[in-house]
Amino acid sequence: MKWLIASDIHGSEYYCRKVLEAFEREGAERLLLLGDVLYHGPRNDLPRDYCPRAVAELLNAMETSVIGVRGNCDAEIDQTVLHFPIMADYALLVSGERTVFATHGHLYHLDCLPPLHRGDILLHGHTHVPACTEKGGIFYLNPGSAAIPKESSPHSVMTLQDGLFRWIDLDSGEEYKRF
Ligand SMILES: [Mn+2]
Repeated sequence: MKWLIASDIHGSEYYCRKVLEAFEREGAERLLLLGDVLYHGPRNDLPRDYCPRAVAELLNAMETSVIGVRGNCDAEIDQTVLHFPIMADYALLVSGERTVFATHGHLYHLDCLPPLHRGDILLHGHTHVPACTEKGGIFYLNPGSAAIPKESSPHSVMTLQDGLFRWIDLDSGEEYKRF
């Protein structure tokens, strides 16, 4: 099964549509959202075409395909307008022999690891910067932010299929990294 992995849409209708275009283009079957879905957050400028209600409608239209975890900008009120659960702090995926611990990144990160085995994957957003590193045998992957990328990174998502992670630039549609 192919996953599309996106984080930090922060209410951008424009980049939510880009995420859904990538979902279709890549032939993904599931969308994993790593949090910060609707609200822009007090530290961020408004992203392009900020419209949380439209983002909720777009994602609700594919509710049976979405798995979400809670970001630090996601509140109970956000859950009331979304038809799929987003209030869990993490979700576990299994990719071949590896466990993938998917979370937003404000609670669990490389300096505050959840229980994982060597070779497992910590997958989170939150920093708005794509990442693919290893520390103490644990791999840390980050898709970057769909809507508000930081440190000159692209508007970005990832795919996962058969143990292969690919990073996709949402503006060009091109892959720019793989693991
Ligand atoms: Mn964020």
